[in-house]
Amino acid sequence: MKILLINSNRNQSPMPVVPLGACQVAEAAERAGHRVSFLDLMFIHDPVQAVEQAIRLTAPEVIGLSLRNIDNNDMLNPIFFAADCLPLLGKIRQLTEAPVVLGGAAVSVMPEQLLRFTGADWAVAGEGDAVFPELLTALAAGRPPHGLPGLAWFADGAFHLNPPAREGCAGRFVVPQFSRWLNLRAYKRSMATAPLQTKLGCHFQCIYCTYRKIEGDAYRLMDPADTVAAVHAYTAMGFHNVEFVDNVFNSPPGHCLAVCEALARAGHQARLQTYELNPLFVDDDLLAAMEEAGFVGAGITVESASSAVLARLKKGFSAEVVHRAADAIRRHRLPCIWIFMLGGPGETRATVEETLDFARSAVRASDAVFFTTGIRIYPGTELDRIAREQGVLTLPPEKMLEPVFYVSPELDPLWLAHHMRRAMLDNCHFLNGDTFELPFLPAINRLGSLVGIEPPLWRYTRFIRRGLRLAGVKA
Ligand code: B12
Repeated sequence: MKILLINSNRNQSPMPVVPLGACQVAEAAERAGHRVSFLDLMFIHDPVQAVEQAIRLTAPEVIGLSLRNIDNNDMLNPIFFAADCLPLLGKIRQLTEAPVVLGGAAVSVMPEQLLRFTGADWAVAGEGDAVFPELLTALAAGRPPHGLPGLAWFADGAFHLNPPAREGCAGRFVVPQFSRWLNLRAYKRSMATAPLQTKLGCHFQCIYCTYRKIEGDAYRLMDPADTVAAVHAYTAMGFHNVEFVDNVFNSPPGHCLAVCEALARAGHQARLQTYELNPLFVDDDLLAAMEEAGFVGAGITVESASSAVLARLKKGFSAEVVHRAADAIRRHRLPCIWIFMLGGPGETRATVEETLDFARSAVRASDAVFFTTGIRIYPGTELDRIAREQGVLTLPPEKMLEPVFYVSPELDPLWLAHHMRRAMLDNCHFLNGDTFELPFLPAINRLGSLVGIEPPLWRYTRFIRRGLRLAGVKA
């Protein structure tokens, strides 16, 4: 069959992300014998016109629409990305009767809401590279596809969803032939990183998180030799900045160490990054292995430095572990960005102070600290239940596609906003959605790339913020 796959993500903040999953799905469909055209909307000026042109040119029999972001998870400056797909759907329906299949991380998080919102025919939750080809085979043969894992649809007004397949890519990671599908040069120019996975799944129990819903809670580990081959493939494409996109890079720790050791043994020309280190397994062994492997930056997602809040978030570690991780980091050279999320259940002025004290005293001034305020509530999570019990949330689940946030009722939002503004002013290595207006980020990235600065740019947070302030920009 003739397939048109559309990557709908146009968000370039903090930088454009290479649509790894959509390209994997394109190649899986091709391997199954279909003729695939790919439309990447990331750098397109007029997406609706581009969709029209692609449909006229390729006359697709099925259209796959990859949806990555529902919104930007930012309570201070919310952006509802999902709305961008409505004009696309409108144009598609005007031009063709080809069925539309939704897929992508956003769809795994809220399949029912997105199917209802877009009026698409089918959605695939979970890994699409396994299911999409089977769906195409069924549709081509005129066979009902309703038994396929992860498939979602509406029939007679009722929503149906089969449990997702948890087998896509398991055990193997192969770099797609990106240059066939994407304008790779535009991605590189915008400081995009090359995405690499070493596993699927997440076994942590964080009450707000969607990761288990997207990838399941059992780890499916990939061969460290594939990581090495992927890094070599990326550098051969001229993609030197490689980012691990695992839910949590350093868990399980044994596999993470094996990956780092394989990379160090093999040697390579890439600059490696990850934004998902769990402090539970951040110790001297891990940091030494990451440095040997070629890491140039890492994000530590701690969320809080207060044991009371960490326990309510079910992070699986205490403030003591956070301090131990900071002690280890201070003994190494690896640049780090600490990521905190304020306002969760149990958060009070005292716990905010505890986290800020930690950030001021235990984080090196050369490292960066990123704060978000408020937690995006996803339907079906434990946070959803808590928010309803506390009366913080009354919206029905079908109304939760547009972002809704949780802030602890024990915290005065005005006090928090004022206090965080002060903290940002006083600490140049602190960042939040308000420090540099986020719309500046793509421009900063392009400028950095032009003058030859290598990512990650947050290593220069102190200097960028001071420079912007001197130039009269609110930063
Ligand atoms: C790593 C990561 C990042 C990295 C990306 C680095 C990089 N170089 O790629 C960074 C830190 C930069 C990042 C940023 C953001 N992220 Co992020 N990120 C992730 C994470 C952990 C993994 C994404 C990934 O690469 N997965 C691996 C690939 C292979 O999977 P995939 O692309 O989803 O594709 C599979 C399926 O979805 C499906 N599929 C994909 N397309 C299609 C199409 C069809 C037709 C079908 C049938 C199937 C299908 O099949 C694929 C293969 O099996 C996910 C959580 C998760 N586990 O998904 C969050 C996630 C995608 N991010 C999310 C968000 C919100 C963001 C930000 C908006 C946050 C912010 N405020 O800045 C930004 C947006 C950046 C941008 N420019 O768009 C959300 C998106 C959903 C939502 N809630 O809105 C997620 C799901 C996390 C969450 N909170 O729920 N992110």
